[in-house]
Amino acid sequence: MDSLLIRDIRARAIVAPLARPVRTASGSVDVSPLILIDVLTEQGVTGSAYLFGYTPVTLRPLLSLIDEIKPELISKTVAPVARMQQLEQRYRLLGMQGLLGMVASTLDMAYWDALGKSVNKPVVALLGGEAKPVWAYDSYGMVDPVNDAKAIEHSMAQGFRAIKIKLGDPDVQRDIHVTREIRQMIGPKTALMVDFNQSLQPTEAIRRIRLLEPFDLHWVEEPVAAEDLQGHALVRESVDANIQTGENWWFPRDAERAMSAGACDMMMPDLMKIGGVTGWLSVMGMARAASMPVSSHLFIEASAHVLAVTPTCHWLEFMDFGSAILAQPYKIVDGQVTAQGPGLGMAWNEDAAKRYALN
Ligand code: SMN
Ligand code: MG
Repeated sequence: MDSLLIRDIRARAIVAPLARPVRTASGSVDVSPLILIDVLTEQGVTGSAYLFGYTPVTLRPLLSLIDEIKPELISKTVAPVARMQQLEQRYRLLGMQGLLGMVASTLDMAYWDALGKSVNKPVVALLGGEAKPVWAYDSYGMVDPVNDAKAIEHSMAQGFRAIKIKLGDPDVQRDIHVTREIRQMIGPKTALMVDFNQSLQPTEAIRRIRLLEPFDLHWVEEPVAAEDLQGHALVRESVDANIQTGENWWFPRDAERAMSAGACDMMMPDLMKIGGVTGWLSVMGMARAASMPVSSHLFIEASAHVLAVTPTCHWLEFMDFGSAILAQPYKIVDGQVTAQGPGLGMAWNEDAAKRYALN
């Protein structure tokens, strides 16, 4: 089949409801602000992926940004590596972090979706892998052991073998109480991860983590500011718990900086910041060389594909921002998620896309 040629790029802004709002120590996420990106090709194949905007504030600027850059991409081939290099060279002076990095990474996911659809295969097969089940953890915000007990019991009933909660309450005793109660609730065999969402200073992070270590933490995520690599390294050297980070790394270069700084024991790149599938493939190679476990951040669907070919595959984060606008949302089966095809296995629920369109 001839190379797919980009005919147009369509972007729609959505504000979808969240079944489970996410309260973190650094702010809450109460809705799912998305940009649905469709890469239309001359051959009639359309590649799709969604961008998570974190807050509705980003949506209109993202639509404008996509409108401004798409003329450079029309009539080009759907060749993810070449298109990423094209944008990296074109925006070398600006840099590819921020909204531009999110757009470039999401376009990359849409390109891989198109390539998979063009040969009726799941992306995981294009990457040389098989659609195998990947262990997932159910990812919560800051929880209340009483009010959230039913939800956590439901997670356990769904077969999750790991639960993540967010910490960073102004009162350390609240963090300790919540962690003790959740550990009690899920039992000793279920992995418990905690995420401070960058809310602490290094000395306070060291103090708190030491107080929490008796609860057998599977990892402690972003204890300090994401870009404070020395701070992460200091915390890591000072505690026994594994330090996890990566969701805020921009492209493989940031992964290299963090690994060189000794910032973490394990990593969790975000497909929409690390450079999409193409960026992920670079980083998973770096992780393999360093024998570093790799987990995902958000983007359940595309993460199931890339984790299935990740040599040091660790956990898939089950935090669902996309299912409200998907015709067939990915499901958890006995605590695992399996990549679906063709492409990334996503089709828009057009009724929902209309219902939740940004007005
Ligand atoms: C997180 C960050 C931003 C939005 C939702 C969730 C969190 C995670 O850091 O690890 O899922
Ligand atoms: Mg996190």
